[in-house]
Amino acid sequence: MLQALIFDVDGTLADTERVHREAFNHAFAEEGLDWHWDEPTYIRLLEVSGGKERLRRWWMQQRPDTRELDAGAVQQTLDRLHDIKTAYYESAVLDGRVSLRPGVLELIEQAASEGLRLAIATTTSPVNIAALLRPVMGPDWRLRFDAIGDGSSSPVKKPHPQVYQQVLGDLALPASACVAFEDSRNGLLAARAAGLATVITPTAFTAHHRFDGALRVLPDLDGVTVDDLRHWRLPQRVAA
Ligand code: XBP
Ligand code: MG
Repeated sequence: MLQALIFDVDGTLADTERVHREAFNHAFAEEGLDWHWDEPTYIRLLEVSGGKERLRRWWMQQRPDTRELDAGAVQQTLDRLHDIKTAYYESAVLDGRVSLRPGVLELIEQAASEGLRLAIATTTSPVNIAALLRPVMGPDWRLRFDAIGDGSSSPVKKPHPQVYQQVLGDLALPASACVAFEDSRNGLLAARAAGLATVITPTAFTAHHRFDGALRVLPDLDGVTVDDLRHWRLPQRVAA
């Protein structure tokens, strides 16, 4: 029986990566770096989950001769860049630059009214979740979710299933009682590795990804109901 819905954040609850990209470029400018991530570059870099991990991948591409002994200084620079980026991103979201995708809030409300439990499983930073959900769900938004796994609580990022395994543990539910919602191949791989049926709603940043193994691939969640999810999860009768 379906008991819980588990939502990814970036790309799933909201189409956020345009503002994340802007925030990274702001941080580079603040630090006097002549780096700029255009959209094609960022789409490629999104294959790395986690903003800090993405920065590290970029750094090693730009400065492959970085010596092991400089690793501490490099990490300090990357951490500072990510702090600047996160502050800019949070303020942009609080300024209303990002809104929930179609159908998300309606599905969350309907699931809650039918007694289903709700959870979040994301690689983004916790402050980014609050910035997105507080304005639309109120100051008690966190009370709506029985479990929240994020980039801080699950340091091993998607496509590793750690964040989904942590959330399933916190819910004390088997994967078979839940449905996950994702936007990217990394997210699908992580959810599937945790045994979760997964509905995909790609964005322009992930539309080119392969989603084999998804329960459904939809343009968005507009009009999707809890009964749809129950029906989609039923074993498909093989045509006679
Ligand atoms: C998507 C990510 C995040 C964001 C940037 O997370 O990979 O890293 O791109 O946010 P999700 P941070 O799992 O929600 O799709 O800079 O805070 O990591
Ligand atoms: Mg995502």
